[in-house]
Amino acid sequence: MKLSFRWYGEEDKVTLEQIRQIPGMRSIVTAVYDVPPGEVWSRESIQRLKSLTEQAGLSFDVIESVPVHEDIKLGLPTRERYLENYCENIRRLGEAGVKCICYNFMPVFDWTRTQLDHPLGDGSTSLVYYQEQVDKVNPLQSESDLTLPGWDSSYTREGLRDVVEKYQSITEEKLWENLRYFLQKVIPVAAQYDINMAIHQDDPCWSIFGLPRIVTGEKELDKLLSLVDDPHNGLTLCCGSLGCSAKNDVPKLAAKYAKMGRIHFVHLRNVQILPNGFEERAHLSSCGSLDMYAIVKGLVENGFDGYVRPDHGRMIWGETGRPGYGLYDRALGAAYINGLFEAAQKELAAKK
Ligand SMILES: [Mn+2]
Repeated sequence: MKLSFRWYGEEDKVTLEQIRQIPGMRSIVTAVYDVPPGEVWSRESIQRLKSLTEQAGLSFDVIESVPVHEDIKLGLPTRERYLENYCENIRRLGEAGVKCICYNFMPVFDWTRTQLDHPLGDGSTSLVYYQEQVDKVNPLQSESDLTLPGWDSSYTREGLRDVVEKYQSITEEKLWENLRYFLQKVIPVAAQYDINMAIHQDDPCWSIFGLPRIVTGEKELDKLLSLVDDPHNGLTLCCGSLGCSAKNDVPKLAAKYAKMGRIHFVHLRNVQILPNGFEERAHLSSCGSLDMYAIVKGLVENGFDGYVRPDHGRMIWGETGRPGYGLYDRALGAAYINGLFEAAQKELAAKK
């Protein structure tokens, strides 16, 4: 396991010097944020991230994310230019030593929550999703004043309505075709640079606002991996995204896809499933619905040696900053992850 930590670049309140002091920390997970989605990343910006990371004694080998332009997901003729840009980004990142690229194929909305600072019983705050609040929002009605936290603020309300409207003719089947087209273009380039492409599951793992969402569970992950049957076409197993639905047996999926050698990156975090949605919780198994030790055992026993990072943390100890991405609770998560891996590795060694 290679322990990693997400860092939002020089704008991030959490510093590389702080991250480096987390025991066992190895790699930084970051991205170039100075160009719009779909454009080519400058070699200077990539190099700057690499040298800052390495000067702090950490490795620059995981990117999250290289965003997929909506025209690729929509299958528009203009996708060819964006696909070429995507391949060029893979080449440039490969030249800079990157080994793993996380991305997602969610239409319009990335992760969706209804509140980013929901108070939990212990006085900490976390991100939550309550279905009745989502149901009140209709992005096709520009007069609706409701927006959800975490929405891409680069869209105007009209822009958002337009892009959501474009998806009205995109069925799940069509989205699959567009994903296949994307993979057939990018995986050969990734393979040439020995970069593992690692798709993140849809978060949450169900359709929202009538938009198609296809990277949601076991059947879909099987299909995805078979679209281009190359180990460079793999997964970011996001325990919280899969685990917010009781239909997904996350320990089983961790074991299954680790055994196939298709998990390249793991986001470890816990969620509490509720009748009307879910709440993000501390990483510890007893704080939520997921058996974190069973997930890690499934990885370790099946030879997983990819990247792992603590995922969203709560805000604790009065910290303020980017919701889900403070230092303290993610550092506690990292320490817990270290403990789980040490235990699972020793248990496995004792069996042999
Ligand atoms: Mn995730």
